[in-house]
Amino acid sequence: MSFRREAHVPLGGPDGGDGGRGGDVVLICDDSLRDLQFFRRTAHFRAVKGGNGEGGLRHGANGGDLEIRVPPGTIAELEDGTRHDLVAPGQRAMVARGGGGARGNKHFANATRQAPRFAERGLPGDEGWIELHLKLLADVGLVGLPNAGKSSLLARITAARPKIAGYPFTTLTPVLGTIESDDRQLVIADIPGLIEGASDGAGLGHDFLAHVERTRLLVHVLDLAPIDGSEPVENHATIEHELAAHDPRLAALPRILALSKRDLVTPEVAEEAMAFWRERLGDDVPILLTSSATGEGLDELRRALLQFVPLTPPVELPDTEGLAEHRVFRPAADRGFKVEQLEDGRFRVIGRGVDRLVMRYDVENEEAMAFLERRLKSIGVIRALEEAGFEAGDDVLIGGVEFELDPT
Ligand SMILES: Nc1nc2c(ncn2[C@@H]2O[C@H](COP(=O)(O)OP(=O)(O)OP(=O)(O)O)[C@@H](O)[C@H]2O)c(=O)[nH]1
Ligand SMILES: [Mg+2]
Repeated sequence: MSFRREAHVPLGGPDGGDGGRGGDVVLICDDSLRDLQFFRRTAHFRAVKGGNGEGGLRHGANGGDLEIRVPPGTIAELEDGTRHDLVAPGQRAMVARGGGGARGNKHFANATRQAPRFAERGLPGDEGWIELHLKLLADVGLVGLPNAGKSSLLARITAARPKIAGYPFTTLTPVLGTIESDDRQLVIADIPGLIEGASDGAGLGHDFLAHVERTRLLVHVLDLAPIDGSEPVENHATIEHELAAHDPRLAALPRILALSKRDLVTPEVAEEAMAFWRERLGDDVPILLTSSATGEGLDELRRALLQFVPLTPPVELPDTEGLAEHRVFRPAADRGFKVEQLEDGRFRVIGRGVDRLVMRYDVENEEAMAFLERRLKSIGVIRALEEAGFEAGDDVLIGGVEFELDPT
């Protein structure tokens, strides 16, 4: 609220400018990021507040938006259940809207109210917790039973350093590595070992099956010499069955079969296995003998990946247009309100729209109050109160503010 007051200037009057609106918090999909590690250290984010309006009709500055970078594949879930899928580099999702600016007292001047001694208050912006989930957008998934040698392969063909140990379930969360050629970069995901029943939730693998949904090719890592004496043929069937049971799209993905730990068997056994799987799988599935111990077959595997991973994703990514701005907006919901009687002479009005209206004005200020009463009348609140038994002078509670309402 401001008035122009200058000696010898006849035309003074209200000259309070409007306040600026608060900045939004926006997530941006950044292709250079691959994980959510950043959020381990920083959990609170705040966009810039809008500036106050000032005398001389000066507007306050709008607050700056706060941009938070997240890797492709991030799913942001807001407290109200709204979900944003950030898949395409550059895609934006507004996750918290800045508070609206407010009008200075100049706005409320009219023929009968020439010197309004009140102004609006700015509204608070959205605030809340946002849950971020990352669906790995790997191009290649390494799948196989626990202990099959998946992590060892990843460590040999990429710069990733997953934990490797001689017992099952060493890998607890997916690890990513990349391989590159001159014109292509591929992201390879080593996922925790799958076991029978994984598609129904058994073991660790279940949670991670979802991670391979968007891969373009699977490398089935099959141990040639399982330490538990199990049969590779059955082990192969177990994994394929779990993949298909989780999602038929997984079963349809192209495959490479890596017969692992080649160094643990004789060349004859290895050749026999090769012939067996070639016969069984036909020519569509490239088969390689690999050893992470000696390095055998690893260059071949790298080349096969660069050659066989399809250039386009197998499943349609969600339509990103529209998604970016997909936020449930319910202006109608703001209009509704409910009136209830708390006790004799005391009422409560509930509704987001009325809450926000009352927040804007200082109920201690008589002029603001008179203005507010007219607004409440025009949107039907007074009438609804009267229908509920309200009489002029009764107390009304709206948006946590209690005041005596005496509409004239
Ligand atoms: N001799 C030999 N041992 C290997 C080879 N590859 C892996 N191993 C061993 O097999 C064991 C399991 O290897 P990992 O790479 O951790 O197996 P994994 O498939 O990632 O296992 P999970 O993470 O439990 O699913 C480790 O003791 C490795 O050293 C190989 O080519 N030759
Ligand atoms: Mg592992």
